[in-house]
Amino acid sequence: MNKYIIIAALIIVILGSGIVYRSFLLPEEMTPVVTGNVREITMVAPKNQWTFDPEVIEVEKGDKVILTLINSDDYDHGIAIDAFGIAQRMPANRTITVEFIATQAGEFPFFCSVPCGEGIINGEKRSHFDMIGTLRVKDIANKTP
Ligand SMILES: [Cu+2]
Repeated sequence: MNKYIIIAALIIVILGSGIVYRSFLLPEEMTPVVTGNVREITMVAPKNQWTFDPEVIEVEKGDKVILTLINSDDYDHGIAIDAFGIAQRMPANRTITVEFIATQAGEFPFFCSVPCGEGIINGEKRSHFDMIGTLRVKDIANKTP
C-alpha cells in the first residue's frame, strides 16, 4: 500500500479520536464552562476612603466579567485578583477596564496592588491594607457554594 495513504489514514484516526474524546468522553468537570453571559460591574475607589465600592462582587461560573474600575483618588491604586491572574495599575483619576472569564467557582480575594498610603476617616485609620474585597463565583450548575 502507498505509504501516503497509510499516513493519511493515521492522521484521520488521530483527529477522529480527538473529536470523539472531546465530544463524548471528556469528563464534565474538565469541560470549559462558558455561560455566554457578560457581567458588567463597576467598582469605585472613592476619594480618600481606602476602600473598594462595592467590596463584594458576585458572578456565576463561566461568566465573562468586565470590570470597570474608577479611581477617584489623586494617587494610584491597583487591582489584583490572583485567582484569575489579574494585576492592573489604576492610575490616579482614571478609569480602567479588566476582563476575564470566571472559570472556577469559590470565593476569591481581590485587593489593591499598589501601596497607596493611609488616612483618618471618621476618626478611624484606613490604609492600603484595608483595600480588600471578595469575588464570589457561584456554580449554578452544581449548586455550590
Ligand atoms: Cu490602593
